[in-house]
Amino acid sequence: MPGEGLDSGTRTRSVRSGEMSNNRIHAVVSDIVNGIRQVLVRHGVTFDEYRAGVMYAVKTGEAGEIPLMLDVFLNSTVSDIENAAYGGTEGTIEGPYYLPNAPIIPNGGEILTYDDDRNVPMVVRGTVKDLEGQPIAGATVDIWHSTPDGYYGGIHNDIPANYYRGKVLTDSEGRYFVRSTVPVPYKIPDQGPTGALLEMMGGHSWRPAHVHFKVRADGYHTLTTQSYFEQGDYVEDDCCNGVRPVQVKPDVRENGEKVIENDFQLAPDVIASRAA
Ligand code: MBD
Ligand code: FE
Repeated sequence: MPGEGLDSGTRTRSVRSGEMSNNRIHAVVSDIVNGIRQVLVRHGVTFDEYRAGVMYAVKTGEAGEIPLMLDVFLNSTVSDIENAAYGGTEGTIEGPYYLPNAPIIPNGGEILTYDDDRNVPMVVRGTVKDLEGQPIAGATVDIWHSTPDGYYGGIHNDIPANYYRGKVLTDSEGRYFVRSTVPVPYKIPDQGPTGALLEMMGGHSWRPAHVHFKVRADGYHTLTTQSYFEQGDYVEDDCCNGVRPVQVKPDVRENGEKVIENDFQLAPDVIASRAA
């Protein structure tokens, strides 16, 4: 079993600080290298193929796509590990386009968006509660999503970093509410190394339209997740394996606005399987 032989103190500390102890780096990286070695042997990979793989990694780095490429293949597995460890609302992938310094939006206010003929107004609302169902006041709900043409503020096309992103704080009853515009499916550019690889592997490079969330409150494990639109393109076939059924939201419209309702439950910031 991966992780066997790691002491729980090391694990808890490493999760909290975001840094890995030397022991844990040794355990995890040795297993990664051994796993790759087994694959090379199983497939009889030649030196030329190996060198082509190295050059692929170089190109991916030069294109700035290392986070994108790794998130496509591996982020969903780490989300599953976190879900099993903590409980609360099921999380899913963060993806490569989170920025920590999004503007604070007043509860009931609007995320900054461009005027665009393609805009469909969207309300994002819900609650943040603990595992007993008690509201958490003052939780930060950090929301980010694409433009109506599939780009991210602060990442693509000189869109400012404070557009299509915002943090809203829950009120005394744990409620949050913001307005924005509906995002669209996102295509990982096929001119780049990541999209090209996905297509070479016989797949496509599309993600369903999604709204990202990161929910934080003191003493609770940070929840990272995304909501999707029921019946939306690629919901059943996300190239990043990021769809979790609880996050596929029904088609609710109120007064011409699309509504995404997300009631979150945060788990204590303790690994549940080790809390007893
Ligand atoms: C995205 O917008 C995203 O959320 C993920 C996970 C990967 C690529 C682009
Ligand atoms: Fe995204």
